Amino acid sequence: MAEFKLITECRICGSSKLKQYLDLGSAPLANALLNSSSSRSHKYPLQVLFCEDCSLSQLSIVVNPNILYSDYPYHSSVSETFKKHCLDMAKSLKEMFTVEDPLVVDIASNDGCLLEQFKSCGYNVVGVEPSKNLVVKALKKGIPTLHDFWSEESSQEVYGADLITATNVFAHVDDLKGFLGGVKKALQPDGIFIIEVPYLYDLISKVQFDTIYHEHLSYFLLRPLKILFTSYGLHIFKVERHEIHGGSIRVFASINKRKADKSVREMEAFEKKEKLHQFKTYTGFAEKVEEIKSYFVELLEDLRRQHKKVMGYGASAKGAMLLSYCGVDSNHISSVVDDTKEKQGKYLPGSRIPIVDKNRLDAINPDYIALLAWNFSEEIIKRTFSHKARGVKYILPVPTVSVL
Ligand code: DWN
Repeated sequence: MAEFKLITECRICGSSKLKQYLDLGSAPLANALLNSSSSRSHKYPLQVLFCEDCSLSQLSIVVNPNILYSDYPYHSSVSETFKKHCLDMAKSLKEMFTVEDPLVVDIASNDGCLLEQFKSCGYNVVGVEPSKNLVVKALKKGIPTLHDFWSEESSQEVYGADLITATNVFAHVDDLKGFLGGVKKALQPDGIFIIEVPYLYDLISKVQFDTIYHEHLSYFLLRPLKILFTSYGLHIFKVERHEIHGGSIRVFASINKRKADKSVREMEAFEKKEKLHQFKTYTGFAEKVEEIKSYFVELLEDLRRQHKKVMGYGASAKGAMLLSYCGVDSNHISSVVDDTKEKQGKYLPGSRIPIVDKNRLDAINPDYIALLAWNFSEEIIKRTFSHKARGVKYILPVPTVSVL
């Protein structure tokens, strides 16, 4: 595949009735951290299209996944909140589906964060992960992990899975046919396939525009997922909403039909009530994004004029996008703390702000901390408690710019 390709037809239903509702210009790849402050980021177009036939929101381009994922700095185990979410998931699935000596396969298993929890609940586990650095991490923890993208071919390495989980990966996939084909091959007829994806309703209603970047190709509602799964002979029988990552849906599907839970009907009705299948619902979104940008920049400019010390916490992909889109640089935010060792010493793409360890926060003692991983605000505020006690103020960028 070339560096990137243009989307002219909907990834799910093939319709060409795609209408743009957001243009974020061109942006660097959110996880392409720089080795030096003088390095330049390559930028790619960043626009969101709405499919008038199945309501899938999707990016207008697909960047070659080898460019995005060969070496991936995001380690899901860094957040305690996320680890707890994984443990709760493993426990609740164990209660929900009882099988003897179960095997769970996790697609895009990252550093083995979710599988560690399944293992602790007595599951046999196998991960599949395209980023070599993360495979090495997972293997070190004793989590068997195959180094590959999930596809019909790679799925042949695993078979007879009782559960297949795909959390925070489905939105990253262009070839959904190959992905689901692989699931159907590897899953037991009575097995369960579970995905977890950010919910478009939360993205739109909480203006989480910084979660829109090149890794996230699709922005899901239940409706397009149901159309997609049905066309591949997978039956969605249950859905749940979870708070993780700003608001996600967990979708349960099977090959053999199961009795549909009322949650499916309820979410379908909710999406209709909220008019999420109508283009006009999305037309005001771009204005709200611009409002956040101007308030955020205004606030940081104001703090710069007052010579206030501002640092960020969480060198997240979304943080990189926010800062780059707003044209913020190290004159506004001197550095960003991240507890991921592999990110420290690097620079955020676009803004070229240095990523540092938490000791720098204690040394600099900032007046303000920008919560760039706002999905983990509570955990970060707890982690910086001594600063809070000294009177540091927190900047929350979304859903509206606020100072806490
Ligand atoms: O889908 C995706 C999601 C789930 O994860 C990806 N495409 C990439 C990634 O997005 P992100 O980087 O925006 O995710 P997070 O989980 O919001 O990133 C949080 C960042 O903050 C990480 O770099 C870890 C860091 N962090 C930290 O250093 N100390 C987080 C917490 C809670 C902490 O205490």
